[in-house]
Amino acid sequence: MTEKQKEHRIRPGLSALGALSGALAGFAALSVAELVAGVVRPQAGPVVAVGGAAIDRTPAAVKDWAIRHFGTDDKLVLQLGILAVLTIFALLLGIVVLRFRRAGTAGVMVFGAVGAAAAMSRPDSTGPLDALPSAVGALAGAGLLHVLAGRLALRVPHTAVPGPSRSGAGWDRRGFVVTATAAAAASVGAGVLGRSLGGSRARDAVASRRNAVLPVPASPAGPVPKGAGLRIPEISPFTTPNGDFYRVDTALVVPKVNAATWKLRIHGKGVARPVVLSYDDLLRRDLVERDITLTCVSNEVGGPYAGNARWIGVRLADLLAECGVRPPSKGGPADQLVARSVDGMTIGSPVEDLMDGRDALLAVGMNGEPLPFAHGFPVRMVVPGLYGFVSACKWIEELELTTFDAYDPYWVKRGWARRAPIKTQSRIDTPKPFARPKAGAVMVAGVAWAQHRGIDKVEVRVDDGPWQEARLAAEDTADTWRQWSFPWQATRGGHTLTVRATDRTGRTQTDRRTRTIPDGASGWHSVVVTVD
Ligand SMILES: Nc1nc2c(c(=O)[nH]1)N[C@H]1C(S)=C(S)[C@@H](COP(=O)(O)O)O[C@H]1N2
Ligand SMILES: [Mo]
Repeated sequence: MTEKQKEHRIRPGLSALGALSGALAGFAALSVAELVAGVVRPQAGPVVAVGGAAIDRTPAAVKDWAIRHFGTDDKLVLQLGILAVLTIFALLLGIVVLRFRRAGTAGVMVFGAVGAAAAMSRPDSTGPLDALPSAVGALAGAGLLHVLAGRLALRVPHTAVPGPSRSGAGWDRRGFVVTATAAAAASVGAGVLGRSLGGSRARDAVASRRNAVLPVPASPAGPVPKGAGLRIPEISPFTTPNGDFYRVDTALVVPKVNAATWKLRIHGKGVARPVVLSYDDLLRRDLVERDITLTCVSNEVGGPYAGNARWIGVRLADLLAECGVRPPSKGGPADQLVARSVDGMTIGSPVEDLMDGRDALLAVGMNGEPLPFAHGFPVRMVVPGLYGFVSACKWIEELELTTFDAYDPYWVKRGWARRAPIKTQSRIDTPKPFARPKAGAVMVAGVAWAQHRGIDKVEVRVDDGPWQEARLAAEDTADTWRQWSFPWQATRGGHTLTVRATDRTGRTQTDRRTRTIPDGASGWHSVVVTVD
């Protein structure tokens, strides 16, 4: 057998070892990056940074699609996707490095550069230090890849001197195994250590939430009317428990903000008296308690992204007035309030709406507890009648008065509307699509919402029959959704149930189907069932 042939015979096994080296190097790079991120800033880690950058650059339509198909899991899917791509490249680089040593290690550095650039370009970046996790991780990965490739290097003597290895194409098996095992162990250690370091900051935030005591509101909400929640299986409960409340945001990692050190700054155009407030400053004020139904503009007709909670907070209008802010109708120069969050989200709301008498809140409490972290602890906005993307900034840290002409916030830059009042909608919660109820009495029921206008009528249509009025549950307030029910005498066969609502201005929901972009979906919700 010639040397050439030997080399060929060895290649498949060698490639596998190369790929293994690549995977180990990739794993080491990410683990070391995680360790450094634990020291610097957890959000500066490469996967979170690249994921965040990807989210911000995703076209609105794709994001909408992702929310629709993966729901709140969209972020998990994204992170798994990034890891999958990294794994494939790591395996390939491991094979490439066997032939082109420099190209392989350079490849690792390219990935490091991408991670570093992403981390520094994040809106919540605190500076060049954010590049460190990716940079150090990449160096570690490249170094390890270089060493492992060295262990695998063919030691085929060109002058056929019989060597110590039996195959004749010896590689440093023991050296490889020892290096690989040690590297894998060290990587696991680095990753675990990094996670726990990053976790210590989060622990302070968790403690600050645990220690938070919400005062009794000066203006309580009063009990929810008895008849507001119907006892019908499968209908959305009138008050959505926090654990079931929908979540829509761009945060790959839920920000854990320490309320003890948190500050809110209010400033900008026409703010005669800018202020900086602490969490305690807010809690010392007169708090109000209100039931408000929140809705996401990405909610499809019939979709799940609406929820109703009992919020406690400070009335934004009072706070703004104290700062000397006047609404445009009273000669104020600012028509847009831009809320900024700790994770760099910007959300713009019309100042006029915030000060027109509605209960626009800087909320601190949700259903009897401090805001959950996922829903904006320590402070978020909630405004009756406006979709979340133009009103409900979570993890808020700044309120800036400006104009719609001067500044486009995050979602507006991505093609969504500047102004977006919530469209009147109704949803059939039961029966579910493609249900097979028995002929006879079937309860059709659901919810309808037209926040800050109120729901006055809900009608149901069976197939192409006449519209029939549903029974409305008791109304809590015009800012909350309203349950409805319709006892149906179901006959055998396939049927389409359709619902539509009329708000208190007398306007009936349009049947014209629109997409969610730019200002919310319209159209009637239908459910197809087969009655047995
Ligand atoms: N910081 C921050 N706040 C945010 C968002 C976000 O991505 N980041 N998303 C907004 C959108 S689009 C909606 S619909 C609501 C959803 O609030 P929830 O997740 O508490 O239901 O939060 C709003 N506030
Ligand atoms: Mo939203």
